[in-house]
Amino acid sequence: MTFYKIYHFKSLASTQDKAKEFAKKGLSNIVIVADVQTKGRGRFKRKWHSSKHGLWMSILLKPRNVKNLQYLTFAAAVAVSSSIKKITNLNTKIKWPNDVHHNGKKLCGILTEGIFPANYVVVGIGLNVNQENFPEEIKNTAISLRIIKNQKISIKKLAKNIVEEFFILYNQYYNKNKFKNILKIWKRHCDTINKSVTVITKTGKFSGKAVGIDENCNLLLRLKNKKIIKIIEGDINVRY
Ligand code: BTX
Repeated sequence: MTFYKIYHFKSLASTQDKAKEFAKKGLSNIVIVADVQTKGRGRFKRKWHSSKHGLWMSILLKPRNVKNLQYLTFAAAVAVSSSIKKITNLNTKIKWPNDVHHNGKKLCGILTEGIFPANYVVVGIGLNVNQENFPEEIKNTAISLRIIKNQKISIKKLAKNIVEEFFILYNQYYNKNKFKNILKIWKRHCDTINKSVTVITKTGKFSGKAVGIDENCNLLLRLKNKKIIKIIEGDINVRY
């Protein structure tokens, strides 16, 4: 069991930034939750819509090693997907690298940031829980648990369960360098492998078949010419 402390705020610019303030004080194993974020962000500085009724939280850690941060994103996605199952009985899937989705619609995004050279990590989790509608820009791609289940879900219960499951993976595997165990569990929840996908990266767009994940959590994509390329970061489109 890890001793962790949860701090709850009504409104923050971003729980990631608040977590970083705690890191400056030398604290770790801190969970920051906000009801609303005014400047929630995703990867590549994209906007993360964080109005009321979602779960917006960041977990501040000081891990033994910070070289394998991507596995913390994977552990968080697993914790989210299995907590959703436990609390709502809903099956969700993980899309590489950081989405939890339901029939292709985004329920949750994860943003993992390192703080160097102090070697802290902030794992940010944004989960759509009780929203009944979404802004125009994401209304066709986002979904909430409430819309799917047609009922209100306890954000508090979800948060507690996610944090507990995350810390189990963190202590039992991540901090013991047992990354293969995380990958194995992650693969059970992931539905990207063996699918035909289009990947959009900073260097271009690639289409092919997702054939695996390497030891650094990169996606292995087999192109039409049979060549296998490694995708380090990007967004993938999959047809569901
Ligand atoms: P991402 O870069 O994978 O996804 C960002 C994209 O997702 C946006 O460009 C937009 O298209 C779409 N999007 C934005 N808001 C939502 C939403 N509420 N639901 C579904 N789709 C949306 C994902 O980045 C990482 C998100 C992490 C968010 C958490 S919340 C707590 C913490 N604080 C913070 O500022 N960020 C993290």
